Amino acid sequence: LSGNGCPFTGESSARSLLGRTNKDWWPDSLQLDILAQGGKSANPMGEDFDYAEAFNTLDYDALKADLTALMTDSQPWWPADYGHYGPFFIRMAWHAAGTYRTGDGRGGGGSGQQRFAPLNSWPDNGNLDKARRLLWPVKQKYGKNISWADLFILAGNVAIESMGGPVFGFGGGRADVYEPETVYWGTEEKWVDQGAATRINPDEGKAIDNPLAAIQMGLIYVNPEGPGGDPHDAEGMARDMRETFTRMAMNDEETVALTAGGHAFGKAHGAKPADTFGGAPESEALALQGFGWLNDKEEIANGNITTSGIEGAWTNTPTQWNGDYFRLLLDYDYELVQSPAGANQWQPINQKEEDMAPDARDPSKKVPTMMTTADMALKRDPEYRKISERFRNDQAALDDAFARAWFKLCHRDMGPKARYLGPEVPEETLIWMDPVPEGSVPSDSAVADFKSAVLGSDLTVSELVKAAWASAGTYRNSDHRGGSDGARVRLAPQKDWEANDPAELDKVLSTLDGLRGDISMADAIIFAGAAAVEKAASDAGFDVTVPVTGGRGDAGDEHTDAESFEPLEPFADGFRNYLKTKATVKTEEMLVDKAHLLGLSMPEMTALVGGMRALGANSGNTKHGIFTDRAGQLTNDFFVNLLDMGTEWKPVDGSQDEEFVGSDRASGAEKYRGTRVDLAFGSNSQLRAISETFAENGNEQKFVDTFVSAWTKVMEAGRF
Ligand code: HEB
Repeated sequence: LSGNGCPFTGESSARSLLGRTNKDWWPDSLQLDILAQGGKSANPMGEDFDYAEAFNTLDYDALKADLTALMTDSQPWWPADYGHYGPFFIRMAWHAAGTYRTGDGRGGGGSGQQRFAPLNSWPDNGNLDKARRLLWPVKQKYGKNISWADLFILAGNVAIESMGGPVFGFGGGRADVYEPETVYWGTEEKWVDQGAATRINPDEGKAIDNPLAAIQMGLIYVNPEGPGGDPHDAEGMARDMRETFTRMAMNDEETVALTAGGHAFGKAHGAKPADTFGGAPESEALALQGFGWLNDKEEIANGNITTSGIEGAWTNTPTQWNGDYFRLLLDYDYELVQSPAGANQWQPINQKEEDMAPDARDPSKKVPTMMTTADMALKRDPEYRKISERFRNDQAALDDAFARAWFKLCHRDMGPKARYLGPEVPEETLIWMDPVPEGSVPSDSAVADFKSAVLGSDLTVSELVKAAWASAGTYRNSDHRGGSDGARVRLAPQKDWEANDPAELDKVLSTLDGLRGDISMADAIIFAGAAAVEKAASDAGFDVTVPVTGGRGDAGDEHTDAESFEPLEPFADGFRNYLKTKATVKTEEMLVDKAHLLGLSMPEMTALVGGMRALGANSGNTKHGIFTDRAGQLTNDFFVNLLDMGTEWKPVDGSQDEEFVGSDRASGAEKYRGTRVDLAFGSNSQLRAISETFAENGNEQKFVDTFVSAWTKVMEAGRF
C-alpha cells in the first residue's frame, strides 16, 4: 500500500470521479446550482476583493486577544468542558486541515470547506458546528479581514498557546469560497456510523482508492475504535494509521507527535447512546438553523453529550500542555471497556486517584481517563512505541515535534511560503514548502537572443512544447504545488516520469542549458516553449506573442523532497494524450480533473487539447488525435477534422475502448487514430459545441488567442 498508487485501477469501486455527491446524500436540500449557471459566482465579495490586502489591514493582536478571551467564555447553549474551549477548537482546526490528501492535493483547510456539506455533516465532524458558531461573533467583528478558513486554523493555534502548548507560527492567506468544492470522497452509500465498509482489508486484497485518505466514509482518518471497529486488531490499527497519515504527508514521528499532542487536550464524548441525538446539520429542520446532533438543553448543560461515542479525557490535566499523555499511556496497563454510548475504549487498570481526570462540568469529581484503540497503537506498534518512549523521556523533543507537525498539518495545502501572510510567519523555510531559490528577471535582449538561438537549434516545436508542458503542467490548484518555478522537471523523480519521455526531455534540457546563458533553467524552459508556440502560430499564419514573466529560480535536490513529488506524477494527462494504465474511471474524466487542478475553464481546456494535438505534443510521440498533415503548426485542424462527417469512428478491438480508428466513410480507408480523450470533443455535447466554435470559419483567431491565453495560464501557474 502507498499513497502513490495508480488511482482507480484494479479493485477500485469508483466508476466516476464524482463519487457520492451532496445531491446523493441530501436530495431534499435546497438546490442553488441554477443560480450559478452562466458563470455567475456565489461569492458576495465579488471578483475584485483581494483577501491578502484585507488580511494585511487586520489588527492581528486584537484578534488573537479576542480569541484567547473566547476560549474561557463559556456559553450556556454549549458549555465549555473544564471551562475551556481550547481542546474543542483544536479538534475543529485539525478536522479542517486533516482532510488534506497528497494524492490530488484536495481537501485541507485552505478554503473553509467545513462550513459546507458534506464536511459540515460528516459523522467525524460531529458537534463541530457548535465550535464554528462560537467563533461567529469574532468572525463578524473582524469581517472581511479574516476568512473563516484562516480563523479555523488560527483558533486552533491560539487554543494550543492558551493552554501552554508550543506553536511554530501561523501563516494567513486562506481565502474563503462560498460553495462546496467538488471533491471525490468515495463511492460508499453509507456513512461510517451506518456501517460503511472499512477501506483497507488485506484478507480481501482491498486498499484505499487513491486519492482517498480516510479509512471509512465520513471519517477524517482512522476509526478510533479499531479497524472496522475491532479494538483487538492492534496490527491493523497501526497499519491503518500509517497508511492514512502517509496520505496526509505525515511520517511516523509526525503521526505520534500529532496524535499524542492533540490528545494531551480535551475529552471524548459518549455519555449517551448516539440514537438519542438528532441528525447532522445538513439534514436537520429549518428551525435548527444549521445546527445538528442535538438533544435537550438540560442534558447539554449536564455534559451528557455524545460525539464519537467514546467517553472520557486522555489525561488528568486536559487543559494543560505537558507530558501526562505519554506517562499515562506507557505507565499503566489498560483494559478494554465500553463507554455509556457503547463504544470500545481502553481504561487504565487500578488508576490512582491523582491520575484521574476532573469531570468536565464538576472539577470536584474525579473520573477515570481513557485511551482510544488508535491511541493504544502508539504503545502497541513497535515503531510507534519507540517514538512514544523517546517523547516520554524528552519533553523538549515532543514540544518541537508537535509544534512542527501541527504547523505542517495546518499549512501543508498552502503552497509556497510566498503565500503566507501575517506577523507570525516563521523565519525557517521547511522542505515540504517546496522552496525555490529566488530567480532574477532576464533582460529583454537576453530573452530575445535566447529565443532565436532556440529556434535556430535542432529542437522541434513538439519537443519544446512537450518540455514546457512537462515542467509547468504538474501544477495543482488544490495545494498549489508543482508548476514551472524551480525547474524540478530536471530533478528526480520528474525527469524520469514515463509521461515526460525521459530520453527526449534530457536531450531538450541539455540543449537549452547550453543556450541559456544567465537565464535560469526554469525560465529557459518556458521561454523556449513560448518561442515554439510563436513559431507554430506564425507558420500557420498568425502573428502572436506568448507572454512570459521571467524570474523563476532553479531548485536543487537539496530543496526537494523527491518522495513528496511522487504523487504529482500524472497517471493520465489528456493534454499529452497520456494514459499510464487503464483505470476504472473514464480517461476523459481524468482530463477534466487535471484541467480543474490547472484552474482551466472548458474553452481553455478544449483549446489546449486541440492546439497541443496540432503541435504534435503527445507523450510517447504517438499519432493519436493528430488530425492534421501539418503537425507543428498552430491550426484548428483537430476540430475541423474531428467534426468532419466524412470520418466514421470505431473502437479498436482489444483496446478496451481506449483507442479508436477513424476511416473514410465512403472508401473505408483508415484516416486517423484517436483516444477517448480526443473523441470526447466530438461526442460530448458541450465539448462538441466548443469544438464547433473553434472549427468555424472566422473563429481561427479566436482559437489561437484562447490557446495562447490558456497556455500562458498553465506556464505561469504556481508563481506567487
Ligand atoms: Fe483526536 C478528540 C480520535 C488524531 C486532537 N479524537 C477526539 C475524539 C476522538 C478522536 C474519537 C473524541 C471526539 C468526541 O468529542 O467525542 N484523534 C482521533 C483519532 C486520531 C486523532 C482516531 C488519529 C489517530 N486528534 C488527533 C490529532 C489531533 C487531535 C492529530 C490534533 C493534533 N482530538 C483532538 C482533540 C480532541 C480530540 C484536541 C478533544 C476535543 C474536545 O475536547 O472537544
